[in-house]
Amino acid sequence: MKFIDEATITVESGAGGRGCVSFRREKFIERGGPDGGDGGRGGSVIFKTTHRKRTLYDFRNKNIFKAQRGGHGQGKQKHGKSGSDLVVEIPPGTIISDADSGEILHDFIDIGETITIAAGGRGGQGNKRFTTSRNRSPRFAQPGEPGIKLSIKLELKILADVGIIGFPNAGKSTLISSITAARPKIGNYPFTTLTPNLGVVQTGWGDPFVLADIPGLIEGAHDGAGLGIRFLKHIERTRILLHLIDATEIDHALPLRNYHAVNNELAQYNSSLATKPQLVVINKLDMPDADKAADIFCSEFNGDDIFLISAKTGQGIKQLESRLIQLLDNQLLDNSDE
Ligand SMILES: Nc1nc2c(ncn2[C@@H]2O[C@H](COP(=O)(O)OP(=O)(O)OP(=O)(O)O)[C@@H](O)[C@H]2O)c(=O)[nH]1
Ligand SMILES: [Mg+2]
Repeated sequence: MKFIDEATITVESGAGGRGCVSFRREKFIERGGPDGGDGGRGGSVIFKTTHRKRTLYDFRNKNIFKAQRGGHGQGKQKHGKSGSDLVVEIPPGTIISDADSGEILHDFIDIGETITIAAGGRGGQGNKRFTTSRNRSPRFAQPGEPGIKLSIKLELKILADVGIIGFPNAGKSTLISSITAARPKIGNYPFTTLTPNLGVVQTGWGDPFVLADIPGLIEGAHDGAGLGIRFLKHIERTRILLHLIDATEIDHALPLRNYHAVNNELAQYNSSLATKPQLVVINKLDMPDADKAADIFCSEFNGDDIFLISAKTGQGIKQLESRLIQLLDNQLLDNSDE
């Protein structure tokens, strides 16, 4: 299944029902008092997050969502029925914006969040309500308020805990396929990954966490070079970035320059990404001379928290997993009083 993360749809709330003009009919009284009932409220289009939805896939085939209109008022003070609301389920992490103005209408974070995006029209008042001492027989009633028709854009930001970033070909997809059940395409050429992949890491000792592998970044990505930076939105809400580095460049100093280039692209995109906790992971340590590039990193960072792995052979992976879990657990503690 292709990962669909954006959809534009039309929502339409129901119009309110018309108020009624009616007069009581009684024996021997030609025209009794006004008794026109009010129109019913139109149904609203409501969005609600549920854990049952993980993608915006459903919106690919259906793109008009309409709530019911309100019933018209009737004589004998009968009010029109309210139109039923339409509740549309979406995954948490979805942002809804006005497709025309771009204005964000709501950013859904938690499961169960319920927001009215298009409110139903009010029902019109029946003529009974317009009776005054000066006009005891109003011959008019209010029309119902029209519904709202809105074109909206849905965008899903994946809520992964850890996002893997790095140059193309660094081994990001190899890493996610070695520690999760995800099976993305792996290839010995840049830009193998064209859309983000998600996987769940289940270690024996900690809570599982979600890992996201996104297409590779290169220098100038913020200007559209390579696949650009549009996929970075998928990792904006991750708690940790795993910066993966290919250590097999012939120029042993190139990996460090690539590392700075990627960080520079993050900063150009959004400063909050640039300040997110980052774990530096040097990959392909099974290859000859890879340790030379690794040494350059270790001296640059004084050996701090640099992980040396081989996504292919599994070397160093267990230590990396436990460090990630430790960092995630510590962050939970830090944020527990928020
Ligand atoms: N020797 C060795 N090769 C590896 C290792 N990890 C990945 N590779 C190889 O590096 C190449 C690129 O791997 P991918 O996992 O597709 O790289 P990626 O970072 O996802 O690349 P893009 O999707 O293009 O950004 C493939 O040929 C992998 O087999 C490793 O630890 N050791
Ligand atoms: Mg890839």
